[in-house]
Amino acid sequence: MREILHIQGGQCGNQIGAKFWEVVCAEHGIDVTGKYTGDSELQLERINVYYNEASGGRFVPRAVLMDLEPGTMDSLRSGAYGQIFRPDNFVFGQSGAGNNWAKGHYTEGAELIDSVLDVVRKEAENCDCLQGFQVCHSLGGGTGSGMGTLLISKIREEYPDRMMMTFSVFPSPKVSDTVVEPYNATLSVHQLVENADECMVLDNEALYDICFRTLKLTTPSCKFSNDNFLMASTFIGNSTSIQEMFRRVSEQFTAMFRRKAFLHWYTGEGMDEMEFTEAESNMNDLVSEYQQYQDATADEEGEYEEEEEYDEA
Ligand SMILES: Nc1nc2c(ncn2[C@@H]2O[C@H](COP(=O)(O)OP(=O)(O)OP(=O)(O)O)[C@@H](O)[C@H]2O)c(=O)[nH]1
Ligand SMILES: [Mg+2]
Repeated sequence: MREILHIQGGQCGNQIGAKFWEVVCAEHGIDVTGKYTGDSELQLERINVYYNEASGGRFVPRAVLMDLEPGTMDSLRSGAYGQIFRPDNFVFGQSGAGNNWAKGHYTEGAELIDSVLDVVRKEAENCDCLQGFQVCHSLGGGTGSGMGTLLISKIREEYPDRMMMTFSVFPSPKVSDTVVEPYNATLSVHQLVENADECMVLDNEALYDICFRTLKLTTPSCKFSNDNFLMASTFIGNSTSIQEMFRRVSEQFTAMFRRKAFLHWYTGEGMDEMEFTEAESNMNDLVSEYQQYQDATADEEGEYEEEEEYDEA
């Protein structure tokens, strides 16, 4: 079997992750206790990709859940599918990262990371032939973002030949009023470019616009889990238009970084200003790379047409 190991971190990651498992359980006919109650052979055919089989024929999600504060996971545990997860796979701290990427990546998160890696290792060792990992997280906060990318880099170190895929939620000032989110997101993109094979980008700004314009919800809020349900279908594909989103975040980053606004939050955790400069130019490179592809397409189409004409002749 080609197993996938799912990891969810931080508030956003745990909320969209919880929704993910509700949907996967429904598709596979798994009830809230992990028992199969479906009606089609097909539902069980590749069940091992996402589930471990426990005693008594119960199916347990191959999921690791982490956060630097207990709140989100407490509410997840008391929710509908809360009992289906393996209790040992909840790893959490008490402090929180307070929207500070440096706390998630270098201080608070670094303290908890080994406990998370222990669980990851245990799950990985139980696999017959692990395909890879999928990580759900937001890039705007401190935990999913900073600690999430720390975990991704540790996993890459330990499992360099396995796939790493992420579901990453990009911040928007329309949805959240935490000003440092562009910092956290840019520092994360810097990491994801290095250590992830594939990123499914979920843009909270696009999500907000859909809720506001199309669904006529006047106050879209992350607390409404239906919004999250929707997210499954609202990610932007990997086309050159995605650069608009990177450009937006990058402009917000630069506007603050120029004035060194709030930088002491990060340097106070031991970060160097240099890492900000590097992340900024990394993001700019990403935008220009997409721009290059956009400019190049037109030329290539032209060449293709010429070739065709030549063939016909
Ligand atoms: N789409 C969506 N976005 C969310 C949700 N919860 C939080 N966010 C976004 O995630 C960002 C904040 O990150 P969180 O996930 O709350 O932070 P965290 O990872 O728990 O980190 P700290 O709380 O700072 O330790 C903001 O951009 C929010 O708009 C959610 O359920 N759905
Ligand atoms: Mg949090």
